[in-house]
Amino acid sequence: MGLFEKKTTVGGINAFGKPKLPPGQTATEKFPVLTYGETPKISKEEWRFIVWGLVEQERDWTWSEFLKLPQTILRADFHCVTHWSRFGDEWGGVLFRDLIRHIKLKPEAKHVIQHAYGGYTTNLPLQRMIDEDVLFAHTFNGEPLPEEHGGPMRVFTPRRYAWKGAKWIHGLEFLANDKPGFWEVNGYSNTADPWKEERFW
Ligand SMILES: Nc1nc2c(c(=O)[nH]1)N[C@H]1C(S)=C(S)[C@@H](COP(=O)(O)O)O[C@H]1N2
Ligand SMILES: [Mo]
Repeated sequence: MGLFEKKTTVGGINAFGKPKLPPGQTATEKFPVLTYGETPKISKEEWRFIVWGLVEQERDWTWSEFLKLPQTILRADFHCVTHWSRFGDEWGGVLFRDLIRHIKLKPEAKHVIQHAYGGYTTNLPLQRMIDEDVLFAHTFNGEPLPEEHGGPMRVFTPRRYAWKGAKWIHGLEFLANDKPGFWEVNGYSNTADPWKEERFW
């Protein structure tokens, strides 16, 4: 019976019409921690979210200001390039497409770099950030996001491998041209589509 339950979890189609289990992935009920370097310790009081680059006005949000933005709960799956996937967690936070209404972009802005506390970066095209349910997550299954998983706030990219979401997110930089982030410079795919197995360059 346990086996049957496991199979039903990973069979079928996900919320956006793709096979629930992408090729080359294995389901796990664990939630491994994958961090390059130290875990930065950021309190909610000191946390700031800043935007810069091709914006009409640079600005920042405090924790309580950010939580006044529209909040969404996304039930979605998490795919790591190291071949494990986690299913059906409830991620709470602010969708990029809701956040972006509060940022006045210059028309040339076409690419986004996520900057994390500690220096990690990753990049996605602006339109992908808008279209793909990219979430600034502070809640995981109803609890505050654990520090080792990026608390107090991380980015979660349900339609890309998980390195496309920066833990301990600190801000966004808007650019006209693409600029590879930390893992993209170090050999990971620039596009990171799990259903095309875009793992490495
Ligand atoms: N700031 C930061 N964000 C990061 C990373 C990191 O090392 N630092 N690792 C990335 C990678 S490679 C993965 S697979 C996921 C892992 O998230 P987890 O530790 O919550 O499983 O976070 C991504 N975001
Ligand atoms: Mo990863």
